[in-house]
Amino acid sequence: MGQLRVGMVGHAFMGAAHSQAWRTVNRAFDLPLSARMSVVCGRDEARVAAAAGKLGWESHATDWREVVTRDDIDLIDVCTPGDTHAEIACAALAAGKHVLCEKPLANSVAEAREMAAAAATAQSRGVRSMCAFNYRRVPAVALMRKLVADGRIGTVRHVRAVYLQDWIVDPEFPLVWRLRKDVAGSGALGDIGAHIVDLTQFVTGQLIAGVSALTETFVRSRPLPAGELNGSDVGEVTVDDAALFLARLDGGAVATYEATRFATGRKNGLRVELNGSLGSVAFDFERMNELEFYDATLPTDEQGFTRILVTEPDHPYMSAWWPAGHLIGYEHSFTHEVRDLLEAIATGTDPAPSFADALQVQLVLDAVERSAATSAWVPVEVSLAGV
Ligand code: SOE
Repeated sequence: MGQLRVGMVGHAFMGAAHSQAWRTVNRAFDLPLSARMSVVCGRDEARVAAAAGKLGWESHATDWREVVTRDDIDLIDVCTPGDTHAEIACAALAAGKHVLCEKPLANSVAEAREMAAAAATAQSRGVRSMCAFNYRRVPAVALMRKLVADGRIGTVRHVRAVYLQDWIVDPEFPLVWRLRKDVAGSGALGDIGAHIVDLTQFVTGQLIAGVSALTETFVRSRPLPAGELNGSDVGEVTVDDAALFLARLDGGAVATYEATRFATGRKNGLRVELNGSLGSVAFDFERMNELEFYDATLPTDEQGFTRILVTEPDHPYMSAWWPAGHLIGYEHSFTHEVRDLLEAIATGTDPAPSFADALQVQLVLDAVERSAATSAWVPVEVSLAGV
């Protein structure tokens, strides 16, 4: 079995989730490539040294520019805030490293275009790249896509997607990096709205063609985090707290989207429902091992939403885990993600979502922001192969 030597940049929440995936993937799946957790990189020596020990990395470093050029590294996993995705990923691709980059791909369409172009160039040299929209790899979401692709709900007419969190409802929650446009690029829109944009395009096979949007920032000033006091003890929130938009998809479906961090009581409430000519299908991440399916082709007296427990061995990814009825969690979606990436690298194929797919998401996010700023309907450019 070949080895794939991984270098990960960033070691916070996503770094921890990715580390769990790299630790687990070859113990759950039989793959032609084995991931080796060679080095984790972070800005603070003491903190990244501790992270290496806790998360299971062989070594640690503080200079990503050195890590991406090392001959003993084959893949760079970008788990940093969005303001560094482009420079790290493009440097790694130029150095011939495969790249896994957290979502959203970038903080702007311009950066996303640069990354997609760099990925296309690297692909011609057999270098693979993937954007970490992990919810595609929840088995129930993969089953949702299969049911739609198999025509089981007929023509998709309605797409209804929400991603609801509430971690900053308290106005005293500090001004962390996710609340600063210069670091995060946008707020709820890019952080969690990007997920439902990618997920709905994935399960329907349709692209968002145009949007009408509004955004809101409910709390505009917050206490600065300890250690960032710069003569003032508060700072301005420069991103959206909530983004809501209507959309038309290019296959004819109409859609509503809501991404907010102010849905008090909703901790990570990602829900998608599709209504079609022959039925409906609905996913709720808070019940992530289940999928609701309504089959309107059944005799009327048998129709009703059924609850599919997505834990059978022939459900996507599930043969690697436990007997039917034993559930999996959020972290498994990351293991499935790196599984598919390892298999793509081993078989010389391109994993999805590509940087071009992620650029398409970025184009939607940009259209939403322009629509919100102008209260106008904004069409979404379809980028061909990400350039
Ligand atoms: C936001 O808090 C967040 O961490 C997102 O950044 C992740 O992508 C999502 O999976 C969980 O919530």
